Amino acid sequence: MILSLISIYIFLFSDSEFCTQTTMAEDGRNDHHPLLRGGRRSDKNYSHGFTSSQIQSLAAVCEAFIPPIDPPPNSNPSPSLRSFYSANGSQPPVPQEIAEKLVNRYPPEAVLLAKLILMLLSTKLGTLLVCGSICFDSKWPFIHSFHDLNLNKREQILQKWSNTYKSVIPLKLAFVVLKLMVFYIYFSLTNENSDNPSWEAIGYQVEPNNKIANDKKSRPLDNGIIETEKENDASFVKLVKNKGLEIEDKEDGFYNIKCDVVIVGSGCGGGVAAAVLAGSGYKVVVVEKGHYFCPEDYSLLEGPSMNELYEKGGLLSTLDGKVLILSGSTVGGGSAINWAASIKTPEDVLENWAVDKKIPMFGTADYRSAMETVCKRIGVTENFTNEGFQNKMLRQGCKNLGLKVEAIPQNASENHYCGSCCYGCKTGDKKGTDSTWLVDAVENRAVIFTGCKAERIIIDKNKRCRGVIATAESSTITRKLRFESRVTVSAGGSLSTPPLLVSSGLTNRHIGRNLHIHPVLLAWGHFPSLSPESDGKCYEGGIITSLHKVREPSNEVQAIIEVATMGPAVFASLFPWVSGADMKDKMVKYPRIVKLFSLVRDESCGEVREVGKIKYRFNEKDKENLRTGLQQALRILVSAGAEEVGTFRNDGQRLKTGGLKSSDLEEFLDDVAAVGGPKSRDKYWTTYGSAHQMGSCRMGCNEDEGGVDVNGESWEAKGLFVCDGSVLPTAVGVNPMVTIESTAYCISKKIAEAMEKGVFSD
Ligand SMILES: Cc1cc2nc3c(=O)[nH]c(=O)nc-3n(C[C@H](O)[C@H](O)[C@H](O)COP(=O)(O)OP(=O)(O)OC[C@H]3O[C@@H](n4cnc5c(N)ncnc54)[C@H](O)[C@@H]3O)c2cc1C
Ligand SMILES: *[C@@H]1O[C@H](CO)[C@@H](O)[C@H](O)[C@H]1NC(C)=O
Ligand SMILES: *[C@@H]1O[C@H](CO)[C@@H](O)[C@H](O)[C@H]1NC(C)=O
Ligand SMILES: *[C@@H]1O[C@H](CO)[C@@H](O)[C@H](O)[C@H]1NC(C)=O
Ligand SMILES: CC(=O)N[C@H]1CO[C@H](CO)[C@@H](O)[C@@H]1O
Repeated sequence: MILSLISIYIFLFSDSEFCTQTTMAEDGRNDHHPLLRGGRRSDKNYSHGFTSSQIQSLAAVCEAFIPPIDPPPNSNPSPSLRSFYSANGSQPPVPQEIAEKLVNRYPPEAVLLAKLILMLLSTKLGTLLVCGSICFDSKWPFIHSFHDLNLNKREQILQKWSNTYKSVIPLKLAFVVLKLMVFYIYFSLTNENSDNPSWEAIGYQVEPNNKIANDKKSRPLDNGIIETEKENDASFVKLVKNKGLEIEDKEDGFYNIKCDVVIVGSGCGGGVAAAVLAGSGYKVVVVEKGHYFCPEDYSLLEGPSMNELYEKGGLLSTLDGKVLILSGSTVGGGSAINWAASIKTPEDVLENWAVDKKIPMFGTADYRSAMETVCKRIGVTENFTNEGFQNKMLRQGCKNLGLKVEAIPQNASENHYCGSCCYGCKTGDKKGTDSTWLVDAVENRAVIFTGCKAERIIIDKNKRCRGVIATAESSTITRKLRFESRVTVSAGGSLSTPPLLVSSGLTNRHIGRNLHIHPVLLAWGHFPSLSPESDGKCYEGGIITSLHKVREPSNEVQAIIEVATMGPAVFASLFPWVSGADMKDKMVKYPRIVKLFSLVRDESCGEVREVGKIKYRFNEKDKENLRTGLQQALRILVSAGAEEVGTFRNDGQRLKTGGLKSSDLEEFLDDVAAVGGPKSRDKYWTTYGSAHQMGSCRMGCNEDEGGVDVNGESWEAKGLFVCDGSVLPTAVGVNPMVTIESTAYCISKKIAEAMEKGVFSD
């Protein structure tokens, strides 16, 4: 008991609410989704350890977030709408699934807090403590526990939690976590038929599986893949030998596997490095902790896809809960799930890196030709034939305001009209590294180990890097894996490379610092269906095809505006909840709500030196730029004809546009700001997002300037290279995939040259 109080105390007053440890088991990777098939078994056993009274309180919370309400008057609702309005959030198995997800995805302190609050709510006294006088009644028994309160009162209590910032128990945090979970589970849970009971009512449909390659027998990477999660000792050893690798059982708890190059991570950086180095004739091994999926595996179901393809199932955030961090974790990394925007490194950024940061590579013809090679390999096309609804509205709004819109090239064919690439590209048309660079690598005998997590880089006493120690996810592989190589490449992405290097003993102070995240703030606008030609849905069509740059009078870019795609579950969990009725109303409008984001090339810095522990501080300039971008996004939505627009601030800040004077709009916009996160002591807070992480092990012209040298090699260990987004000297300011791949291309070409000269033959 005392111990729990201490940990709750630590949780309340320390910075570690949302800290996450990404070990395989906690990752939820063991929760039996071998493929991304939907469907929940009805006889599922839960292991969350919540008591039945905690579940009862949780159900009462769910019911208050999503209460049954009457359909709007004169609306003549369809049967599905009628049942959506009358449904409530407590229906089984929603509370059970929430408890399970909490335990699987949140740190123990957060689970403890949730359990404590739910336990208190299950008693009268506890309810009084947590909710105050609102639980009094004039009649016997005078005080009620939470689940006995009527829905109105429960709703008021939640509204109050959303705004409290002075309470001893961190109710606002509890509100944030519970609200996120309730809506995430409610709108992503699927039944045996991969259907969710509310999808029809809210007009959501998982993209029909047209154009699926159904040649299940051969997957593009089959020749080179070893899915360790499916193997045992005997089958594993045999497979490794089959792939042409030397493996020894050292009987010291390790399998030794020999190769020329070992690469950690198979994303944008790792994929390119694997292709280049295997193409130069070296035996390459890629170690990837995620799993391998090919187009026919993708269910496109939001819940299972997020769970399997994203770091921490998409529920990763900064320690203060202010920024939701999206990052891919699967074969292909971010490139398997990203939004396909393929933008070359802007000229001014290249100049800044080459001249001011003194990294010659970025000024060379080699880098430019690398960008061409990259765009060619991932099949970038410029002129899409049919733009989706959200991008159309962005374009229209800009046009009406006389603003410039740029078309964004896609690494997919011109008629790639597919809004589900964020759950893996079902058509196989979008070119992630899993369908391009890694295929090239495998053709050149590279071997990819999946379900395999690098734990430590091996550095000998002469400061020579000798490979990587990794753990296979399978419990029937009883040894750790020691990959012995001449060259080692860390490409686990900007959130993983620094923790790996730090835990391997590297000490350069830039490692794990200067993390840039391209923070975004979101705006929304609702466009009722008017005419058939404007009647698209927000989740259809190429995800990012248009872009507007907000510039200062001096022409400097302050923010870029693009569209954001979100399935109904992510949308509902981020959208500000002000009342149960409002949320149902907004969800019914979901297909016609356009989300735009304001993104800044951040100068603010973050830190990540331990897995999953991400800190980030906004500076004033970035906040101001985010605000300017957000205001512009709202103007664009209004001018495109939105009936109502708003931000994602907790109080549901919004504006109806009917009969609006421009002075009203400006007054509204004055009030729009880059407010704090859920831990701030302000009345208003919001959640920021980040899908682009960079710079956490930046290149520098000397040890005082960067964590690795201008060739990407560690200052502290010969033969150890970093080859992912973390080497970028600053934030890029535009979607970074092409930049990361081009940088990786240049770094790995140089590695190959050095290897040919025998530099790493010792
Ligand atoms: C939702 C989303 C949308 C995006 N949209 C776009 C877009 O439209 N355009 C664009 O340009 N960019 C986009 N991005 C950004 C882009 O995808 C990333 O910047 C890019 O993938 C980063 O490349 P990387 O090589 O640094 O790391 P990643 O691509 O993230 O790859 C890292 C890989 O390493 C693995 N790994 C990590 N640690 C270990 C370990 N210890 N052992 C083994 N394996 C490990 C991870 O599982 C992961 O697969 C998007 C990102 C997201 C998340
Ligand atoms: C759940 O537990 C029961 C009893 O222990 C067992 O019989 C059943 O097979 C389990 N169901 C699943 C899906 O694991
Ligand atoms: C909410 O749903 C549950 C389970 O379906 C049901 O028992 C309960 O009565 C419902 N609550 C209301 C207020 O309708
Ligand atoms: C795309 O369209 C632009 C403008 O219409 C044109 O200049 C360009 O050549 C086209 N690009 C390709 C690859 O067709
Ligand atoms: C430039 C181009 O169109 N590249 C490729 C894009 O993807 C399609 C579909 O796979 C390919 O056919 C194109 O060659």
